[in-house]
Amino acid sequence: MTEQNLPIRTVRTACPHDCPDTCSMLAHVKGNRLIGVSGNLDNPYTRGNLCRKVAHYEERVYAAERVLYPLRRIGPKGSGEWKQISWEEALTEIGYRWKTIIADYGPEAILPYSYAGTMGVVNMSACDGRLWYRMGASQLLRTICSAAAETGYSYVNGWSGGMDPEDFVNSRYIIAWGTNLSSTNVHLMPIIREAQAKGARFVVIDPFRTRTANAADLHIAPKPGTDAALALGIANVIFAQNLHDEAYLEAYSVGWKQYRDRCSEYPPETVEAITGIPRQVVIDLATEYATCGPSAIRLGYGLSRTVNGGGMIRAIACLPAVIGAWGKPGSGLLLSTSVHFPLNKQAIKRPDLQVPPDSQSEVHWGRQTPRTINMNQIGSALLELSDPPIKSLFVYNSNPAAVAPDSGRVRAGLMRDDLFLVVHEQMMTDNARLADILLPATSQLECLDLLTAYGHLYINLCQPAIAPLGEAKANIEVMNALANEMGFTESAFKEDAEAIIRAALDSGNPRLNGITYEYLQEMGFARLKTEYTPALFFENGEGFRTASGKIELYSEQAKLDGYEPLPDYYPISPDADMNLSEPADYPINLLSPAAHHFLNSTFAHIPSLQKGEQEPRIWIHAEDASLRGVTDGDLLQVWNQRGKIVLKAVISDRVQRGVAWTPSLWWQNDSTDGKNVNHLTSDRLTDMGGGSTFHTNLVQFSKLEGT
Ligand SMILES: Nc1nc2c(c(=O)[nH]1)N[C@H]1C(S)=C(S)[C@@H](COP(=O)(O)OP(=O)(O)OC[C@H]3O[C@@H](n4cnc5c(=O)[nH]c(N)nc54)[C@H](O)[C@@H]3O)O[C@H]1N2
Ligand SMILES: Nc1nc2c(c(=O)[nH]1)N[C@H]1C(S)=C(S)[C@@H](COP(=O)(O)OP(=O)(O)OC[C@H]3O[C@@H](n4cnc5c(=O)[nH]c(N)nc54)[C@H](O)[C@@H]3O)O[C@H]1N2
Ligand SMILES: [Mo]
Repeated sequence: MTEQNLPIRTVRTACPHDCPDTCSMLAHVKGNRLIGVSGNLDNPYTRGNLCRKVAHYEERVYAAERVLYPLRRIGPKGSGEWKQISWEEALTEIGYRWKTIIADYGPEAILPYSYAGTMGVVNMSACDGRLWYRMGASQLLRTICSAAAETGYSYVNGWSGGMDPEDFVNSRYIIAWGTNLSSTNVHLMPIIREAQAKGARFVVIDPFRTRTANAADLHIAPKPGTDAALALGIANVIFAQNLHDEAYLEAYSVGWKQYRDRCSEYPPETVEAITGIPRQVVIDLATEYATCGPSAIRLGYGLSRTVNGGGMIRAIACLPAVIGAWGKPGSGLLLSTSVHFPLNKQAIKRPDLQVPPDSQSEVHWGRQTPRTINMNQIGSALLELSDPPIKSLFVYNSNPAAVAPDSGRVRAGLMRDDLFLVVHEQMMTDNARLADILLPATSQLECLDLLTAYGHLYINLCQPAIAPLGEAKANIEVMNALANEMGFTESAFKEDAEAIIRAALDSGNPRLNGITYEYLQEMGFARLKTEYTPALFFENGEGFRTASGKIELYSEQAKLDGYEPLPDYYPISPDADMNLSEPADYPINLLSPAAHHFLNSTFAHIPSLQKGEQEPRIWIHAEDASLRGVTDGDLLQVWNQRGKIVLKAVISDRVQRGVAWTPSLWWQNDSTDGKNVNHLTSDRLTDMGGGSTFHTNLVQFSKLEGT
């Protein structure tokens, strides 16, 4: 049979990228060639629709930038001069270098750096544990995305998970707070539109008039970083009007009267002064939230990437309790659903492989457990750490040269002559370019994995649709091969993807009843078993994972951790942006949230998607523009004490004065002047959780000289 006559096979698989939607997907294959992908219509949440980024996934699988063979650098770092080598040569060299580093500096001189290029249970979760535990390598704190939000949320509700997104169809009042759903959670939008069609009101709270705000009935634009004052002010109006659910608060919360006193410090006029939102809007918002329900809040992670982000999330997370919204159809709050998936985590990550305590004092140079390194400060870590310095970095599932804050320092660190940089990648990214050894990774269409989700309740099996391109290998294969190279003989390092998936599903939790490997092979996905569909969590005040088991409006835990026991608003101080000698010189707060056509830096090299984003741009207010003699379409230089970049001006009333907005993330290599927005962002950490602060980014701009 010729290639043309081959039948088209359809394989049930799923999208593993870092997105709340985790779509059930069908891959259409002819011979060993991916013809295209489509959404799996059987999935009631993703409903057969794929986002614009993934709809032509063949463009990514066969992209010109794909890395197909192991490569060794032969020119200077970053020169792009490579020699193709065999896997055997690559593994032998890595093993030799690592053993030498361990002998000279101890295992903590090796650091794995990864995030969520794939969210697979096998190729993310298992790969982040096992080998590195066994090696005693420095441990990475994976804080770049959700750490501040999870910490702030947990002080109130414990890390308990949120509403079933399918339950938003039953809501009558919906707030999207600090999240741009039309770009970042696209499958929730049809559900919200369905609720709107049945009479629900949809409100968006965002300093920028996003695509989502354009679809809303009401857009409220606070000054960045002031949402805690708004949240406390909303609760204050509700208490003042006696619209709170006192019986609920009495039964299921801790400290509601002290919390009410705290809220009373935020009357509408104070909230107006802090947030810039007219007092009547605050009153109306609070009144409607309390009386026009069922009321649901979709809370975004985006909002939390601010120096006071944990505290903002904490203040917002209190609101459902005030009106007794939890555990009833169409009401409550959704930040993440990830914790609802009861997989066998021990079997995935294998913490038992950690070096036994006896040998640790010797192995870890006097420390009881390996040191931890916050990924948000990778530049500083590479440049400054001693005792021991980081001598080798192994990067997979991430592109830190583009995504981590303070790119100038990150790049300087990665370029260190004495750093042995190994990168396992699908594409020739900014980070891959700097590698000493570059290893080719499979796409999810070339390997097996299991996916949970952080934005719904379906579990998906990624089944391989085509053979690996070139000599690409899946992360787990590489980890096992490296373990073998290091002489680690534990049976864990013999487990393949299927074995890990079977072990992960074997937790004995009734939510996984009947969800077997065989079932997923046949169906592609399964919904977690819950009593109702949509699911109802926290019925009768049950299920909050705080110490008291209740909603902690007053938190002893927070106090123990050195915070105020009650939520409060903490202004972004003028010197909030670290190392700022003259804050007045940098009057513009530049927000850099998710781009519609990119996924962080993934997809940012695909020509059709670049076309969607046009070019690296910055939205600015007309008054900020005219103050500096800038007109629409001008090229601007945008700078602060960390760096200078070039962006094209879009003058727009979508943004307020003193704020600017640029979608992220372009590759450095494709940015005007070779620098993306992370040359300006700070590696300062959030108030809680050690999170990233991309949105507290104070800058100045002017027309680019000579244009
Ligand atoms: N298309 C696309 N989808 C994505 C991603 C992507 O890059 N592109 N990234 C994925 C990932 S990793 C994540 S974590 C999620 C993130 O998805 P979201 O949680 O939606 O996060 P962002 O888009 O970063 O930011 C959301 C909004 O927060 C607003 N914001 C910034 N500061 C404040 C503030 O102080 N107050 C308020 N109220 N709002 C503020 C920004 O203006 C922005 O519109 O999306 C995922 N989905
Ligand atoms: N300025 C600014 N910066 C930001 C953000 C922002 O809003 N503003 N958002 C932040 C957020 S929320 C996040 S989550 C981080 C994301 O940071 P990263 O997790 O680094 O995300 P990506 O840029 O998508 O890079 C993932 C890389 O993994 C690779 N990859 C995919 N699958 C595999 C695989 O199976 N194996 C291997 N070895 N590699 C694979 C992809 O090709 C891609 O290059 O970025 C952060 N950076
Ligand atoms: Mo993220």
